[in-house]
Amino acid sequence: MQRRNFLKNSSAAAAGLISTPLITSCKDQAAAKIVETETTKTLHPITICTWNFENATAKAWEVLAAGGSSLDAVQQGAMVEEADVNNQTVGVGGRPDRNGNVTLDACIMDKDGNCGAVLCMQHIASPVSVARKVMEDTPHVMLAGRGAEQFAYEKGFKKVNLLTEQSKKEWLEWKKTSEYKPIINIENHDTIGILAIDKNGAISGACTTSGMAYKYAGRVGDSPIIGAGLFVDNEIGAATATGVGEEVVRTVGSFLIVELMRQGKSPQEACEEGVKRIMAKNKDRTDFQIGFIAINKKGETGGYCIQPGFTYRTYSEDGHVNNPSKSFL
Ligand code: SD4
Repeated sequence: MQRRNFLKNSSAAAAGLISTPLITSCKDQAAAKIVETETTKTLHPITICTWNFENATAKAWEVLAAGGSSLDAVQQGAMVEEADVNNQTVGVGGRPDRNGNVTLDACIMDKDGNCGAVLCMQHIASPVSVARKVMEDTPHVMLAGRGAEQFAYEKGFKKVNLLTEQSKKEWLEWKKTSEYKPIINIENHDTIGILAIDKNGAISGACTTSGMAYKYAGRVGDSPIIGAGLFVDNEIGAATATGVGEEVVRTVGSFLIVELMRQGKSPQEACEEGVKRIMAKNKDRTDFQIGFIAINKKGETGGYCIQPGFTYRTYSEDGHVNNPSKSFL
């Protein structure tokens, strides 16, 4: 949406508030609060994503600014990273499993709690788009492996080679030793989780990844699991995760964060508590990274991680910012 329209909306809303009659009862006060909430909702579309994915958030913002839905915004933002061969943790160019196969995980969730996911799917460039088709065109939430791939072909997706020369070269190098240890914040940590609120106050989210590099064949992390890698509750807000998925699954991280916001925590406080729960279960471990981001109904955002180095990007009418996240360590 053009800034002009925001201003127009805001003056109309302000005019509405000014002309509100004198409040005489509790009922009136409650009604006035609703007007205020509605006003806030319609004025501040915003998108937020894990890491510094400037092109992804720019795309999502383009959709929101044109008056598009948050569902389209998160899908199209995520697709930017899926198509980027230089991002070796998402979509085309993702690092393979230990057998040399690139397997992708993704999910998407809308304001009504509708959701779709694909797990361990090969040969399809945009798993988030297939996840959306699962959500919209099937009675199911998740499709996995060959079934997901077959479904994608039926929906018109093309078969592509996801393994780039670069990722293949690194995998062959890894095979020489098979002593793989991820480098925190560099390898394994470019998963995009993206959340958005549109001009109608509708919240949506998406998450897409090729998962942990050189994983066991068939391994699935948190990213396509609703509640773990992503959760949206339009009454409260949304959260998404990046990092070592096994730990996020164990705490149902994104659902936990949304529930913490329901209990009154800010997005920042909720993300911090989410990471603390994980660290409480991993007292002796400091060798892994997890980052959470969250947004609430008012458009307030937050992020928190285990290791320094995680950032998250926000994009709204106020501009786009790469925010350094506070960390547990
Ligand atoms: C996974 N959470 O498969 C993903 C990996 C990740 O940034 O987030 N990388 O466990």
